[in-house]
Amino acid sequence: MRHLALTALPLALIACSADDAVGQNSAASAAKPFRTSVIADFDAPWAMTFLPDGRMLVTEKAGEMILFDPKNGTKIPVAGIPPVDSAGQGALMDVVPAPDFARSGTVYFSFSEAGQGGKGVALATGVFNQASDGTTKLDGVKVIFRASPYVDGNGHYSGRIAFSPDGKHLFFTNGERQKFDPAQDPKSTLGKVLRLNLDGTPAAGNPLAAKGFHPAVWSYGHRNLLGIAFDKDGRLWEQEMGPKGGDEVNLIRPGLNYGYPLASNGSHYDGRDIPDHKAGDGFEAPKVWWNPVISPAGLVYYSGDLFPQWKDSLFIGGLSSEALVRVKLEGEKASKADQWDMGARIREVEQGPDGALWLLEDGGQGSQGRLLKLTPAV
Ligand SMILES: [Ca+2]
Ligand SMILES: [Ca+2]
Repeated sequence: MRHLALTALPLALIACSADDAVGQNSAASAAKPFRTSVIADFDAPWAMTFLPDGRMLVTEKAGEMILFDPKNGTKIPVAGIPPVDSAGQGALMDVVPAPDFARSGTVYFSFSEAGQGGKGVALATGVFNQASDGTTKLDGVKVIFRASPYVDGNGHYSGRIAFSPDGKHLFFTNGERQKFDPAQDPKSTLGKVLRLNLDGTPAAGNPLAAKGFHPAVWSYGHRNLLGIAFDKDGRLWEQEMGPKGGDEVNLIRPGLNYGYPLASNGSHYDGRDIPDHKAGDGFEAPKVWWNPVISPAGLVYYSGDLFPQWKDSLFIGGLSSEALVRVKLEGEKASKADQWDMGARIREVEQGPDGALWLLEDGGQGSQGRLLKLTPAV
């Protein structure tokens, strides 16, 4: 009985804080059911991905890509990365191996650059090559897609990459660059989820091309899309940094308008109101939203065996919330499940080959840039 009484306490506290929140019920979780091991340290890392042999590629904000071996801690710089404009939120951003990486060695990556009209996010490919002396580079690097238009400013590039489950298409996110209206502009790729062929050209059959949209557009009305991931049934989930009090997880469906900046459960950071989502307004409402915000960065869909209780969950790295956030999926439904305080801005989340969760700290605003491995607490 005593044990029961003690465990009931935190639940009561959670219920009180949820009453105060304007957003959906919070899901603060005090006890961590995982052990956190510090594996390495990077200089403002942005993204990571596992290669089939268990090694990782890690990007750093300023423009370095690093081949990292978690077995022995070896770091090898990857040559061949184009110049990156890393001012503000600019960075060498995402990196993902191609679906046929084992055969082709092709790697897809994104970065911000200066160009005609200002700055924008570019998508590029290169072929991973490691010489017998360990020297590593990407050969034949070429930019295969650029956001349009390029504009001034250093924010909201987005730049996340995900391959469709059949490996035939590539989804790429373009942020609205802190310019608001481009998210609703049919001709712009800003504030959109894009669907491309593997060579970077717009995919045939995109839902809005016949209505005069840029032919790459898959969905629109987005703000700063810092994570996309497919679930086991092929649904595409997206999370974005919304305006004040309006961070979102969305289920992405082709051709839909997700509302920004015309509808959001948050409001502009300068205090201007944005009408909340409501039924029948023509905008697709988020499945989950946060007020106060979590500042979602990396996103991964968990399918591993090491944490069987978390299968079919989304894991989100939180920047301002300094948290690891779990969202439970149930078909097309999503709900807040856990939010663990990590004491540092979390930029990126990945699932390792054995089902461990791997996190990258952001490296900015007092956080280090450590690589963390999460395994069951037992
Ligand atoms: Ca990743
Ligand atoms: Ca609102």
